[in-house]
Amino acid sequence: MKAFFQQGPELANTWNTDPFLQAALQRLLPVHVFDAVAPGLEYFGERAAGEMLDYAADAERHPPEHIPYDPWGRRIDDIRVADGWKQLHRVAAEEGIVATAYEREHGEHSRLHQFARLYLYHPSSAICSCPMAMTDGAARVIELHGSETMRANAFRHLISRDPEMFWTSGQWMTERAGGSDVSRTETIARKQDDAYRLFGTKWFTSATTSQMAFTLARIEEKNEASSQLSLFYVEQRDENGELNGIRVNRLKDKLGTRALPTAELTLDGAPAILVGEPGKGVRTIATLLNITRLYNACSSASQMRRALMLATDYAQKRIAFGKPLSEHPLHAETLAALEAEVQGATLMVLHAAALLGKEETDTANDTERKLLRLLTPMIKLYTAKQAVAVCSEVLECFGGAGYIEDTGLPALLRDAQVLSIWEGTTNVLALDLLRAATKDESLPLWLNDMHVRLSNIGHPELAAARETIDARLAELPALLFGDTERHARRIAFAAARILGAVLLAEHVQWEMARGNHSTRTWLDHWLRGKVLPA
Ligand code: UCC
Repeated sequence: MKAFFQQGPELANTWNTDPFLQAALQRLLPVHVFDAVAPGLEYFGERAAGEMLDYAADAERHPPEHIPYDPWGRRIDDIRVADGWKQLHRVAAEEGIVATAYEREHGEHSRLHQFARLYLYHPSSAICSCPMAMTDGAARVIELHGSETMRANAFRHLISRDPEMFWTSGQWMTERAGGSDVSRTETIARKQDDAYRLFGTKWFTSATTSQMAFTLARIEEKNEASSQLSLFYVEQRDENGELNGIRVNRLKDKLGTRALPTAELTLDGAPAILVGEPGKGVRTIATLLNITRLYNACSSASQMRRALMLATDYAQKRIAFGKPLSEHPLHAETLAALEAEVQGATLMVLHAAALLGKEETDTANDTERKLLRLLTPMIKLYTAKQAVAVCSEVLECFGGAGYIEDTGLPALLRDAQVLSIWEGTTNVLALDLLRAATKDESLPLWLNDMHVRLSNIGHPELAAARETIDARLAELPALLFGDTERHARRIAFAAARILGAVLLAEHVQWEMARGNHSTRTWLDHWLRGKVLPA
């Protein structure tokens, strides 16, 4: 008897095989912008399903290595990375993963365009999207708070499309005493002559091979500001290529993100330049954090999409109980629920990217700025948590194969797990949402925005869905009385579910107007899974 071998899942051009992403962008971008960017996205979708997968596999197979000493005992602290990892940096530069946002070729729509590129890049990048996130955030910090010299030098490297010129940036915030509680930072900035030098230990530094980094330190002066943190710009290596007063203590042994070099560092006199106001470091680095948090959300949504693409392809091939998995109603229902999850998450990310684009081109009004501030933690925390759940479910769709390392599937789940930890855990972000809501009084603005959007859902077939969402929206203010800190997570999730429902309803109405009535299924799934009472 001929032996049976199961065919594994395959990917094709990840733009061409993602009709939802195409439709969402078509709806959100002006026609001339969509027409201008679509061919580039199609080209990139081919790379994401082709050469990038080989680079990512190489990067995963050859994790970074720390070489502390040369053969003759000199301290060198070299971090060797795979050729595939370097190629993924090259692709990022060529495809303008960061540059697209700063060239602003399409004005306020440039961020949407860029996030679409990131959506294609991240799931094929072995998490090279992490250095890109920090690089983008760093570019924005320099644009807003950097010196002329930084704008003329580092900034040009960070936004370059030339792989030889392209720099990445680190963001060194975490210390042994303080992860979420950054105020416990112990690193000291000592003024020597006219320059600062940093002394301290950074406990987690991602992408430690970057050329520069932003980091926080306490200025060593006996004045009032000494209790607060300031932001510093650091270049990792001097003109001879030697580390600049920095020692690499070791690389971290992590659950996932294994191609990404994450190190413990000691700063032992690293030259540093103050950026922004002394003592206002947390507020200044928040610019960077808010961008990396949106990258995180985009990465969460696109990782869910990738996982689902693989599960959907496999469901056509895998025969069980006499027919393909896709023809089993329960399996099809499971995949449809996951599809709704991916669609809701994707719309949230695109919604935030559109607001970011407006903010950065000074076309956002005050309400839109406040909404962006409120939505950033909400969308980050929600999509990250869902990415873990969706990737876990997708592994199950493969049965035992989903648990076997060399299928590549377990990495989806291992890599998803970090998304709800770094850049602020779920609880920290839920509290950040309350911080933003209180400071800007933005919750009523957001509730109003939801009401206005719902009032535009006029299609008769969507009337019941609109009523359901309206009812949940009406319940939300009641959650805001009492011990909001204790219930911050519940508030954040309730709001995110409503946001997803409203954005999906808008999208479905647009699809129905062009004759695609079946798209209502996804809204129904979202409402069943998310908004209706259990
Ligand atoms: O993990 C890291 C690197 C990972 C790699 C990147 C991956 C990117 C994704 C890629 C996808 C594949 S770096 C470490 C990440 N660490 C964090 O995210 C820290 C989490 N903790 C927080 O966010 C906390 O909420 C803190 C640190 C912000 C709280 O600190 P404080 O000292 O208690 O802060 P305050 O006093 O509440 O805020 C200080 C000021 C205030 O403004 P002023 O001074 O005007 O009153 C706040 O309103 O900062 C302002 N602020 C913000 N402003 C605080 N957070 C924000 C914010 N998010 N946006 C705007």
